[in-house]
Amino acid sequence: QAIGVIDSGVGGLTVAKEIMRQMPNEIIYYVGDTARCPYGPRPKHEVRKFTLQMAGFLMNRNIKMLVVACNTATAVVLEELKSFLPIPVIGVISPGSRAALKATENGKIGILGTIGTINSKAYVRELTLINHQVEVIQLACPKFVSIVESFEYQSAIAKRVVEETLQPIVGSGIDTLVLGCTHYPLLGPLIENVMGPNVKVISSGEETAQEVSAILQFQNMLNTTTTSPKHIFYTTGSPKLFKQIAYDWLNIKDIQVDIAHLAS
Ligand code: DGN
Repeated sequence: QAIGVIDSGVGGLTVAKEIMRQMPNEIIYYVGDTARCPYGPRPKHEVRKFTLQMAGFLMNRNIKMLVVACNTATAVVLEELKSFLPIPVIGVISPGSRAALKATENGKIGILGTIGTINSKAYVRELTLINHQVEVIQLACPKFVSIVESFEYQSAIAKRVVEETLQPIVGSGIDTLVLGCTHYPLLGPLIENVMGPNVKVISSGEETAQEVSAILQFQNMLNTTTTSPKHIFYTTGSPKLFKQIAYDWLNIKDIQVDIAHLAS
């Protein structure tokens, strides 16, 4: 049985990559709703509907666990998915918050995210719930996702947009910055460059994969036998572009990318 991973597009690949690294025997079925990306500026009811469709698509393929590898979708629909799916479901906001709290020394944490995630204040709630003394500075980065989805994340335009967007938090005193959108690690080197060496840049992938591993171990469902797992990637958009980005980011040969037809 596979682990299901869903995102609005290619961003969840940053989480899938960590799952592959930490659990090399596990099979991943991934759905990226590239055709309807970005989710960030969409109303909640649309994000909910699309996410439930992706979850349903993978449930029909008999997955053993679901990872909502999209902050925007996690903020809107994680609790609902947990309440009715018969398998473990995790999102990326709690793991990202935990990683940030472990990393910060001065208690000042920055959050980058889509408009949907920032408006939901999900990180502020999560962080202050665990440590109410922490100071959180949020910044929406609405231009980042389309740069990543169009495979422009190493371009001069990307560099300029990242520099301009991050200006409000440069010099703000934060010592930790959470990439609160799974697309943003693909812009990680540019973001780190702008923020400088005194700011630790955190992506939720590593901590999320640790949680996946812990849950599967606890449930005795960790795969110890498969030697070369056959991952399948589904996209609602162009398989060609998806394959290019997946190949660039995951660095695996023979990537199987199929089209997902999600009911609309
Ligand atoms: N990758 C998603 C996230 O983590 O929020 C959403 C990107 C988007 O659709 N705007």
